[in-house]
Amino acid sequence: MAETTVFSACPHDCPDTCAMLTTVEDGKVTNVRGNPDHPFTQGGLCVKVNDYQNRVHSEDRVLYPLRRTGAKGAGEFERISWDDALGEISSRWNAIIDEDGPATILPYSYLGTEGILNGLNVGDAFFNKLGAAVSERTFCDSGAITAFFMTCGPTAAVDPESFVHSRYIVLWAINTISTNLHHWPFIAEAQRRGAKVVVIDPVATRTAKQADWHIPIKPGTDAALALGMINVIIAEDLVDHDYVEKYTVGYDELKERAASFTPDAVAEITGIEADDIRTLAREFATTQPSVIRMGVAIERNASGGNAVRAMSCIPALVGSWRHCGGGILHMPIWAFPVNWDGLSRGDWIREGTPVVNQWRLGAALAGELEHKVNSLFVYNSNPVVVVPEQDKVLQGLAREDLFTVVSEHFITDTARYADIVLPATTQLEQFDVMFSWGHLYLTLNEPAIAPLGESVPNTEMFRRLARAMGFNDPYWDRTDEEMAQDALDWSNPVLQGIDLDGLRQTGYARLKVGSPEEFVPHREGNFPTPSGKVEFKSSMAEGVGNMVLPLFRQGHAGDQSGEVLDPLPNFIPQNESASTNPELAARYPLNMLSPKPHAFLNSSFANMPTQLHHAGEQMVMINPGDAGARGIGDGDTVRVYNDRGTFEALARLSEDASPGVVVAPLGYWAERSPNGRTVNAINPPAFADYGNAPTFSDTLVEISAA
Ligand SMILES: Nc1nc2c(c(=O)[nH]1)N[C@H]1C(S)=C(S)[C@@H](COP(=O)(O)OP(=O)(O)OC[C@H]3O[C@@H](n4cnc5c(=O)[nH]c(N)nc54)[C@H](O)[C@@H]3O)O[C@H]1N2
Ligand SMILES: Nc1nc2c(c(=O)[nH]1)N[C@H]1C(S)=C(S)[C@@H](COP(=O)(O)OP(=O)(O)OC[C@H]3O[C@@H](n4cnc5c(=O)[nH]c(N)nc54)[C@H](O)[C@@H]3O)O[C@H]1N2
Ligand SMILES: [Mo]
Repeated sequence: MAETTVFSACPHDCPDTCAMLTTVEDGKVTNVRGNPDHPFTQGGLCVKVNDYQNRVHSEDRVLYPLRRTGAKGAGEFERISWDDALGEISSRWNAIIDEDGPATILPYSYLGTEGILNGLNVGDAFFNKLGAAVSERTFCDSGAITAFFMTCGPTAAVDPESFVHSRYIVLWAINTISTNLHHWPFIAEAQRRGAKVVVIDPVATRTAKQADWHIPIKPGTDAALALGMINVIIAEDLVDHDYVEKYTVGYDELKERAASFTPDAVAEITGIEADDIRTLAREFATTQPSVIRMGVAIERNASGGNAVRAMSCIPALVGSWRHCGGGILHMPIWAFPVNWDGLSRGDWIREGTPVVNQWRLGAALAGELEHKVNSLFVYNSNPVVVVPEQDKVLQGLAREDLFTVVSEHFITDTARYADIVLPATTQLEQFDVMFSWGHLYLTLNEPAIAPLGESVPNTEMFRRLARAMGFNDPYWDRTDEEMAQDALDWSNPVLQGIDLDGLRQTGYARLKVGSPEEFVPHREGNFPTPSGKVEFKSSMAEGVGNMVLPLFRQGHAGDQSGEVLDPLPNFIPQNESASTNPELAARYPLNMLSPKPHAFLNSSFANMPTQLHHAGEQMVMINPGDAGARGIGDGDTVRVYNDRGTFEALARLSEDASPGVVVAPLGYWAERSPNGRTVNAINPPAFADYGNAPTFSDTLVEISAA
């Protein structure tokens, strides 16, 4: 049979959303490659997705519905029919609903696929109709989003492609070469043209090694550094007074707030030399266009939201927004006119429905929350690996009385505990349309091959579940294409001239926001905040207060704490630190970071031979001084522990880790790990300052030879 090529889109939860070309022969995917025409993908994929066909056609794929036959966690299943699976789910759920009500059913999902149809919100309407508990999904960037909205509003802000024009680039808490690889060529081009690239990270990452200046910072102290920069900019009068006057509010208050953050005081907090703080502030102010690219990692500590607020003030203070290639880049996703309300149907949520935050899964399953959980339905997520309090999560999943359903590609650590496993298609077997949180292109994903076995897209799974539960709303009669028509506001000016037929010809389309050179939305203010200006003093902080966007809460808009926040950014010390908890810090003196793995995508791919080979065994990076003090040598097996749990890993001695900082990348599967535990065994469920974000960088541990 002839070879065909299909337009695909990388489905992964990554800012790059690559446009792919998929080659198919005899119903089998033989190759995937990056679309060379796409300005951001530029023909290359990454170590994770280069051999995506091997994931799609893996022998380990779940291709049929399965029912558990062994003990929970044993991973023993038998094949059953879809009718039997749906019958069992609906009868178990109906019994639970009769006994304890539908809100004891907890949906659990995130971004296994990021497609607008099959991703974040695909199950919301179903679970809202069912009356299930609302799952609050603050997995990623929720705190930074709240903070950024408080200061600049929901703006795409800066085109990542415009970085070629930047002259001063600060990569702040982001490991671009691992986690946003396709942005790197734009940064490297700017660097070739003479721009200075600065990386602020406690670790000398791949990205830091390519930078002109790496500034190692103590974890969780970024808010202090940003306030210190503001202090210097104001003290040395490097302020763009015209921009500040016209397009900001709260300058005097910010000046007052920053007054105590002198370079000497900030040096003490951050571990960065006072002169370096001065230099960074001066250079950022005077080398225009200057730009900050913040990573998601910025939010993961007690002061994370405050750090984002303080950082977001700086470009306005010095007038970076006037220039193409200047400002602060958070997430361009706000440029996409997604119909979030229509996707989630928050209007179907019944009054008084409990909201369960997903970081609290361990507590929820242990019965520590107010709301009982009788059933868990997991799709697009692998909570055993990605959620803190791993011991508690595993104990909860082992509960005999818990009815667990998992929709998956593979028998993950979570799926091993399922009573019923449902087979999911991969991206190459389904239709979807993709937004991006890292560029300004809408991407089409056409199915390249028919679904393997009896796997179905998430959209179809929820249609089947809706039917099984007797829902007859026409919402579930729509085809995937009809859903795509409803999912975006196609009449929005940014989609002018873009439609599905056109996308079928090209695979992707740039939003109609002008070229990267024309897209300078804040040259003259125009910020989507209540005042229309950058709010150094935030009206939202005192108004709506702390909040989580409804799109992370199945469309649930109300029922938030609304806690009034400090109107100005501040620095809050780590929850777990010598200054806040000396007793804890004496027992657990090392600050653990669990950043993104280079060769896995969260826990996805951590079962694939190529990527496992690339990543090597689960490791923990430790500074040679810290290792020596504990008698630990390179390659030794060590125990990493605190009061929450223990995991084992190979010690990697490296000056790349600052003294006092240890690093264990996320992603390894528990089942394949030495003591059946991974880094989330030691992480806390505590929230950061805003948006119920996690506190993975705010975690103390001790390490000893195993
Ligand atoms: N290869 C790969 N790419 C990915 C992913 C993946 O799993 N693998 N995941 C995707 C997802 S879901 C996301 S959210 C993004 C995240 O992408 P990033 O934001 O880059 O996330 P991380 O790798 O967790 O952290 C980036 C860097 O922040 C540093 N860091 C940690 N704590 C602090 C701190 O307190 N202050 C400062 N200044 N730095 C700190 C870490 O050392 C790390 O080098 O990546 C996406 N891309
Ligand atoms: N310690 C620590 N923990 C973290 C983080 C960290 O940096 N450190 N990062 C956090 C962040 S930023 C994020 S975004 C989360 C990520 O957490 P998750 O979104 O849970 O990410 P994955 O581990 O990749 O799990 C996704 C699962 O969905 C499955 N899947 C993929 N496509 C489909 C599909 O179409 N249908 C169905 N039904 N399933 C599918 C995949 O096989 C995979 O098992 O982790 C968070 N947890
Ligand atoms: Mo994420």
